[in-house]
Amino acid sequence: RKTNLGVQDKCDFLEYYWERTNYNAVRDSIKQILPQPGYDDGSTGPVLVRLAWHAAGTYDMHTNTGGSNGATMRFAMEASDPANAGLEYARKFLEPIKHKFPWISYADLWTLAGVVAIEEMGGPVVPWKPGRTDKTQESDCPPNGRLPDAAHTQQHIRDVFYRMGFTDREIVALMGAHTIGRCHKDRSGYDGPWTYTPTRFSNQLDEDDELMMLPADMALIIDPKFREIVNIYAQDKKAFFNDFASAFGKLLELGVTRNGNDVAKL
Ligand code: HIF
Repeated sequence: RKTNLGVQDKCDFLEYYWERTNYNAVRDSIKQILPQPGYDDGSTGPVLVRLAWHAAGTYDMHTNTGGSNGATMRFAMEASDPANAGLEYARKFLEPIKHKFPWISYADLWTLAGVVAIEEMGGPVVPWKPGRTDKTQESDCPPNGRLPDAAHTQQHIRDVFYRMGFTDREIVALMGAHTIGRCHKDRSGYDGPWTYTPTRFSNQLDEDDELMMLPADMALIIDPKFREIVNIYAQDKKAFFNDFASAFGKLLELGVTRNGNDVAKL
Protein backbone atom coordinates (compact mmCIF):
# COMPACT_ATOMS: atom_id res chain seq x y z
CA ARG A 1 0.00 0.00 0.00
CA LYS A 2 1.30 3.42 -0.96
CA THR A 3 1.69 6.00 1.81
CA ASN A 4 2.74 9.60 1.72
CA LEU A 5 5.23 9.07 4.54
CA GLY A 6 8.73 10.35 3.97
CA VAL A 7 11.89 8.69 5.28
CA GLN A 8 11.96 10.98 8.31
CA ASP A 9 8.34 10.16 9.15
CA LYS A 10 9.13 6.46 8.97
CA CYS A 11 12.17 6.88 11.22
CA ASP A 12 10.08 8.85 13.71
CA PHE A 13 7.43 6.17 13.68
CA LEU A 14 9.96 3.38 14.21
CA GLU A 15 11.62 5.27 17.04
CA TYR A 16 8.25 5.89 18.66
CA TYR A 17 7.23 2.24 18.22
CA TRP A 18 10.54 0.93 19.57
CA GLU A 19 10.36 3.19 22.62
CA ARG A 20 6.81 2.12 23.38
CA THR A 21 7.67 -1.55 23.28
CA ASN A 22 11.03 -1.37 24.99
CA TYR A 23 10.13 -3.40 28.05
CA ASN A 24 13.80 -4.30 28.49
CA ALA A 25 14.54 -0.68 29.37
CA VAL A 26 11.75 -0.84 31.97
CA ARG A 27 13.16 -4.09 33.33
CA ASP A 28 16.58 -2.42 33.71
CA SER A 29 15.06 0.50 35.61
CA ILE A 30 13.23 -1.91 37.92
CA LYS A 31 16.52 -3.73 38.62
CA GLN A 32 18.05 -0.42 39.60
CA ILE A 33 15.49 0.27 42.33
CA LEU A 34 15.79 -3.18 43.92
CA PRO A 35 18.81 -2.45 46.13
CA GLN A 36 17.49 -0.01 48.72
CA PRO A 37 19.80 0.45 51.70
CA GLY A 38 17.80 1.46 54.74
CA TYR A 39 14.59 -0.23 53.60
CA ASP A 40 13.82 -3.57 55.29
CA ASP A 41 16.55 -6.10 54.42
CA GLY A 42 18.05 -3.75 51.82
CA SER A 43 15.78 -4.75 48.94
CA THR A 44 12.46 -3.59 47.56
CA GLY A 45 12.10 -6.99 45.84
CA PRO A 46 9.76 -8.71 48.33
CA VAL A 47 7.29 -5.84 48.63
CA LEU A 48 7.19 -5.53 44.82
CA VAL A 49 6.33 -9.24 44.56
CA ARG A 50 3.57 -8.73 47.13
CA LEU A 51 2.21 -5.78 45.11
CA ALA A 52 2.08 -7.87 41.91
CA TRP A 53 0.29 -10.68 43.71
CA HIS A 54 -2.22 -8.46 45.52
CA ALA A 55 -3.03 -6.64 42.27
CA ALA A 56 -3.90 -10.02 40.69
CA GLY A 57 -5.24 -11.97 43.67
CA THR A 58 -8.62 -10.24 43.74
CA TYR A 59 -9.71 -12.32 40.75
CA ASP A 60 -12.99 -14.21 40.91
CA MET A 61 -13.40 -16.72 38.10
CA HIS A 62 -17.16 -17.03 38.67
CA THR A 63 -17.84 -13.40 37.85
CA ASN A 64 -14.63 -12.77 35.86
CA THR A 65 -13.97 -9.68 38.00
CA GLY A 66 -10.85 -8.40 39.75
CA GLY A 67 -7.36 -9.46 38.69
CA SER A 68 -4.24 -7.69 37.53
CA ASN A 69 -5.89 -5.74 34.72
CA GLY A 70 -6.85 -2.23 35.76
CA ALA A 71 -4.35 -1.47 38.55
CA THR A 72 -7.35 -0.46 40.64
CA MET A 73 -5.22 -0.37 43.81
CA ARG A 74 -4.42 3.19 42.68
CA PHE A 75 -7.82 4.10 44.13
CA ALA A 76 -8.38 4.74 47.84
CA MET A 77 -11.00 2.07 48.17
CA GLU A 78 -8.76 -0.86 47.21
CA ALA A 79 -5.58 0.71 48.64
CA SER A 80 -7.29 0.88 52.02
CA ASP A 81 -8.23 -2.81 52.12
CA PRO A 82 -6.38 -3.86 55.31
CA ALA A 83 -4.83 -6.75 53.30
CA ASN A 84 -3.02 -4.13 51.20
CA ALA A 85 -1.39 -2.30 54.12
CA GLY A 86 2.21 -1.42 53.30
CA LEU A 87 1.85 -1.71 49.54
CA GLU A 88 1.98 2.07 49.26
CA TYR A 89 5.77 1.61 49.67
CA ALA A 90 5.89 -0.63 46.60
CA ARG A 91 3.75 1.75 44.56
CA LYS A 92 5.93 4.70 45.57
CA PHE A 93 9.15 2.87 44.66
CA LEU A 94 7.74 2.34 41.17
CA GLU A 95 6.43 5.87 40.60
CA PRO A 96 9.71 7.29 39.15
CA ILE A 97 9.74 4.44 36.63
CA LYS A 98 6.19 5.25 35.56
CA HIS A 99 7.34 8.85 35.06
CA LYS A 100 10.30 7.71 32.98
CA PHE A 101 8.16 5.40 30.82
CA PRO A 102 4.72 7.04 30.80
CA TRP A 103 3.52 4.72 28.03
CA ILE A 104 3.53 1.64 30.25
CA SER A 105 0.30 0.97 32.15
CA TYR A 106 0.47 0.73 35.94
CA ALA A 107 -1.04 -2.74 35.62
CA ASP A 108 1.84 -3.86 33.39
CA LEU A 109 4.45 -2.07 35.50
CA TRP A 110 3.31 -3.58 38.81
CA THR A 111 3.19 -7.11 37.43
CA LEU A 112 6.49 -6.75 35.55
CA ALA A 113 8.17 -5.41 38.71
CA GLY A 114 7.16 -8.58 40.58
CA VAL A 115 8.56 -10.74 37.79
CA VAL A 116 11.87 -8.86 37.63
CA ALA A 117 12.19 -8.92 41.43
CA ILE A 118 11.69 -12.71 41.57
CA GLU A 119 14.33 -13.23 38.89
CA GLU A 120 16.81 -10.87 40.52
CA MET A 121 16.39 -12.54 43.91
CA GLY A 122 17.49 -15.82 42.35
CA GLY A 123 14.05 -17.18 41.50
CA PRO A 124 12.82 -18.57 38.19
CA VAL A 125 11.91 -16.64 35.06
CA VAL A 126 8.17 -16.07 35.31
CA PRO A 127 6.38 -15.76 31.96
CA TRP A 128 5.00 -12.26 31.49
CA LYS A 129 3.18 -10.53 28.67
CA PRO A 130 2.32 -6.82 28.41
CA GLY A 131 -1.04 -5.45 27.33
CA ARG A 132 -2.88 -4.70 30.57
CA THR A 133 -4.78 -1.44 30.69
CA ASP A 134 -5.52 0.83 33.64
CA LYS A 135 -9.12 1.30 34.72
CA THR A 136 -10.07 4.88 35.37
CA GLN A 137 -12.90 4.81 37.92
CA GLU A 138 -12.89 3.95 41.59
CA SER A 139 -16.12 2.06 40.89
CA ASP A 140 -14.02 -0.39 38.81
CA CYS A 141 -12.40 -1.70 42.03
CA PRO A 142 -13.29 -5.25 43.04
CA PRO A 143 -14.88 -5.49 46.50
CA ASN A 144 -12.44 -5.49 49.42
CA GLY A 145 -11.95 -8.70 51.36
CA ARG A 146 -11.08 -11.02 48.47
CA LEU A 147 -7.42 -11.44 49.48
CA PRO A 148 -6.58 -14.23 51.93
CA ASP A 149 -6.49 -13.78 55.69
CA ALA A 150 -3.24 -15.04 57.23
CA ALA A 151 -4.98 -16.10 60.44
CA HIS A 152 -6.86 -18.86 58.64
CA THR A 153 -5.69 -22.25 57.43
CA GLN A 154 -6.28 -24.81 54.66
CA GLN A 155 -10.03 -24.42 54.07
CA HIS A 156 -9.73 -20.67 53.66
CA ILE A 157 -6.65 -20.96 51.44
CA ARG A 158 -8.45 -23.44 49.21
CA ASP A 159 -11.57 -21.25 49.09
CA VAL A 160 -9.55 -18.20 48.03
CA PHE A 161 -7.23 -19.89 45.52
CA TYR A 162 -9.91 -22.16 44.00
CA ARG A 163 -11.93 -18.96 43.42
CA MET A 164 -8.99 -17.78 41.29
CA GLY A 165 -8.88 -21.12 39.46
CA PHE A 166 -5.80 -22.73 41.06
CA THR A 167 -5.19 -26.41 41.94
CA ASP A 168 -3.67 -27.74 45.18
CA ARG A 169 -0.34 -28.25 43.46
CA GLU A 170 -0.34 -24.68 42.15
CA ILE A 171 -1.25 -23.37 45.60
CA VAL A 172 1.72 -25.11 47.21
CA ALA A 173 4.04 -23.93 44.43
CA LEU A 174 2.87 -20.33 44.87
CA MET A 175 3.30 -20.48 48.63
CA GLY A 176 7.02 -20.90 48.05
CA ALA A 177 7.10 -17.12 47.66
CA HIS A 178 6.88 -16.89 51.43
CA THR A 179 10.59 -17.52 51.59
CA ILE A 180 11.19 -13.93 50.50
CA GLY A 181 10.46 -10.83 52.53
CA ARG A 182 9.02 -10.48 55.95
CA CYS A 183 6.03 -9.50 58.02
CA HIS A 184 5.74 -6.03 59.55
CA LYS A 185 3.91 -5.41 62.81
CA ASP A 186 2.43 -2.14 61.51
CA ARG A 187 1.19 -3.69 58.26
CA SER A 188 -0.23 -7.12 59.10
CA GLY A 189 0.20 -7.42 62.85
CA TYR A 190 2.76 -10.21 62.33
CA ASP A 191 6.48 -9.67 62.60
CA GLY A 192 9.71 -11.07 61.17
CA PRO A 193 11.13 -12.94 58.15
CA TRP A 194 10.36 -16.49 56.98
CA THR A 195 14.02 -17.39 56.40
CA TYR A 196 17.49 -16.18 57.28
CA THR A 197 17.86 -15.02 53.66
CA PRO A 198 14.71 -12.97 53.01
CA THR A 199 16.08 -11.49 49.79
CA ARG A 200 16.93 -14.88 48.20
CA PHE A 201 14.26 -16.96 46.52
CA SER A 202 14.59 -20.61 47.60
CA ASN A 203 12.71 -23.85 48.26
CA GLN A 204 13.70 -23.71 51.90
CA LEU A 205 10.97 -24.70 54.28
CA ASP A 206 11.90 -23.77 57.80
CA GLU A 207 10.06 -25.14 60.75
CA ASP A 208 12.54 -23.51 63.11
CA ASP A 209 10.94 -21.74 66.07
CA GLU A 210 13.00 -18.59 65.67
CA LEU A 211 11.51 -17.79 62.31
CA MET A 212 8.01 -16.72 61.44
CA MET A 213 5.27 -18.87 59.98
CA LEU A 214 1.76 -17.60 59.47
CA PRO A 215 -1.15 -19.89 60.34
CA ALA A 216 -1.76 -19.88 56.57
CA ASP A 217 1.80 -21.18 55.97
CA MET A 218 1.37 -23.84 58.64
CA ALA A 219 -1.58 -25.17 56.62
CA LEU A 220 0.91 -26.52 54.09
CA ILE A 221 2.35 -28.80 56.73
CA ILE A 222 -0.86 -29.64 58.55
CA ASP A 223 -2.92 -30.62 55.51
CA PRO A 224 -1.83 -34.09 54.29
CA LYS A 225 -2.42 -33.35 50.61
CA PHE A 226 -0.52 -30.05 50.77
CA ARG A 227 2.26 -31.66 52.81
CA GLU A 228 2.80 -34.36 50.20
CA ILE A 229 3.42 -31.69 47.57
CA VAL A 230 5.64 -29.69 49.97
CA ASN A 231 7.84 -32.76 50.36
CA ILE A 232 8.20 -33.12 46.59
CA TYR A 233 9.30 -29.50 46.23
CA ALA A 234 11.63 -29.64 49.23
CA GLN A 235 13.58 -32.37 47.47
CA ASP A 236 13.31 -31.11 43.92
CA LYS A 237 14.20 -27.48 43.47
CA LYS A 238 13.87 -27.71 39.70
CA ALA A 239 10.28 -28.97 39.89
CA PHE A 240 9.48 -26.22 42.40
CA PHE A 241 11.00 -23.48 40.23
CA ASN A 242 9.18 -24.73 37.11
CA ASP A 243 5.83 -25.04 38.84
CA PHE A 244 6.23 -21.76 40.70
CA ALA A 245 7.03 -19.93 37.44
CA SER A 246 3.92 -21.26 35.68
CA ALA A 247 1.65 -20.68 38.67
CA PHE A 248 2.88 -17.12 39.24
CA GLY A 249 2.65 -16.42 35.49
CA LYS A 250 -0.94 -17.69 35.56
CA LEU A 251 -1.70 -15.49 38.59
CA LEU A 252 -0.52 -12.38 36.75
CA GLU A 253 -2.78 -13.19 33.79
CA LEU A 254 -5.97 -13.39 35.86
CA GLY A 255 -8.64 -11.01 34.61
CA VAL A 256 -6.48 -9.76 31.74
CA THR A 257 -8.16 -9.00 28.44
CA ARG A 258 -6.21 -8.14 25.35
CA ASN A 259 -7.92 -6.92 22.18
CA GLY A 260 -11.23 -8.02 23.60
CA ASN A 261 -10.08 -11.61 24.28
CA ASP A 262 -10.19 -13.07 27.76
CA VAL A 263 -7.09 -14.47 29.49
CA ALA A 264 -4.44 -14.60 26.80
CA LYS A 265 -2.52 -17.85 26.56
CA LEU A 266 1.11 -17.46 27.60
FE1 HIF B 1 1.97 -13.26 51.29
N1 HIF B 1 1.87 -12.30 53.05
N2 HIF B 1 0.24 -14.23 51.71
N3 HIF B 1 2.03 -14.14 49.47
N4 HIF B 1 3.63 -12.19 50.87
C1 HIF B 1 2.77 -11.41 53.57
C2 HIF B 1 3.94 -11.00 52.99
C3 HIF B 1 4.35 -11.39 51.73
C4 HIF B 1 -0.49 -14.13 52.86
C5 HIF B 1 -0.27 -13.24 53.88
C6 HIF B 1 0.86 -12.44 53.98
C7 HIF B 1 1.18 -15.13 49.03
C8 HIF B 1 0.15 -15.68 49.73
C9 HIF B 1 -0.30 -15.25 50.96
C10 HIF B 1 4.37 -12.30 49.71
C11 HIF B 1 4.02 -13.01 48.59
C12 HIF B 1 2.95 -13.89 48.52
C13 HIF B 1 2.33 -10.96 54.85
C14 HIF B 1 3.05 -9.94 55.72
C15 HIF B 1 1.15 -11.59 55.12
C16 HIF B 1 0.29 -11.44 56.36
C17 HIF B 1 2.75 -8.52 55.24
C18 HIF B 1 3.50 -7.52 56.08
O1 HIF B 1 3.31 -7.52 57.30
O2 HIF B 1 4.27 -6.73 55.49
C19 HIF B 1 -1.55 -15.12 52.82
C20 HIF B 1 -2.59 -15.32 53.91
C21 HIF B 1 -1.41 -15.81 51.66
C22 HIF B 1 -2.27 -16.98 51.15
C23 HIF B 1 -2.17 -18.16 51.95
C24 HIF B 1 1.61 -15.66 47.67
C25 HIF B 1 2.10 -17.04 47.75
C26 HIF B 1 3.06 -17.16 48.83
C27 HIF B 1 0.53 -15.68 46.55
C28 HIF B 1 2.71 -14.71 47.36
O3 HIF B 1 3.39 -14.69 46.29
C29 HIF B 1 5.61 -11.57 49.87
C30 HIF B 1 6.72 -11.49 48.83
C31 HIF B 1 5.59 -11.02 51.13
C32 HIF B 1 6.68 -10.17 51.78
C33 HIF B 1 6.40 -8.70 51.62
C34 HIF B 1 7.45 -7.82 52.26
O4 HIF B 1 7.19 -6.62 52.33
O5 HIF B 1 8.52 -8.29 52.64
